[in-house]
Amino acid sequence: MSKAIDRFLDAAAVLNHDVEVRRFPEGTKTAEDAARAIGCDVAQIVKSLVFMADDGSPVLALTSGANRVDTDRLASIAGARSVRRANPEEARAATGFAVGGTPPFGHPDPVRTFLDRDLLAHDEVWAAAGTPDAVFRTDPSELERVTGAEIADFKEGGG
Ligand code: 5CA
Repeated sequence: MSKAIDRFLDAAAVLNHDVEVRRFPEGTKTAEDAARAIGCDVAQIVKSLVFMADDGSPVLALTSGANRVDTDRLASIAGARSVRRANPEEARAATGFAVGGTPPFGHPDPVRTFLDRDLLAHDEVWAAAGTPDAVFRTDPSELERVTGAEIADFKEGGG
């Protein structure tokens, strides 16, 4: 295993989330890569996307792989004037993990987290488990529980 995956597994154990990490040598760095490797719909992939609010605080948007984040909507939901995509250094500082492997929970300090409502349509969803070749399966209600996320609508083009 890797140290990043071990940190993820430790966090899952603390939260009582029984997870099995699956690793794919071909890589699961993007939602498309992950869906191809797993053999699921890209909409079932949970992207863990870090944004920075204008006050400097990070915001985590757990976004369906089929969707893009509307930053104006995310800012409004987060009560910020604006949010912008974090750069890789900011994302790592906020979550403790590198982009492409960022898990939805297990961060050194809690990050304010929003969960894309579209993910609730699926019985099972898959998210990164610490590295760009590792994923785990969960379900939306368990994901909501362990992340403490607020369910929200922030996709581009959504109603
Ligand atoms: N392992 C998959 C899902 S299981 C995963 O982590 N997908 S992801 O969407 O959450 O992470 C990949 C994302 O990292 C890309 O969509 C992109 O938004 C972000 N990313 C990649 N490179 C950069 C970069 N240079 N700056 C900011 N974000 C980046």
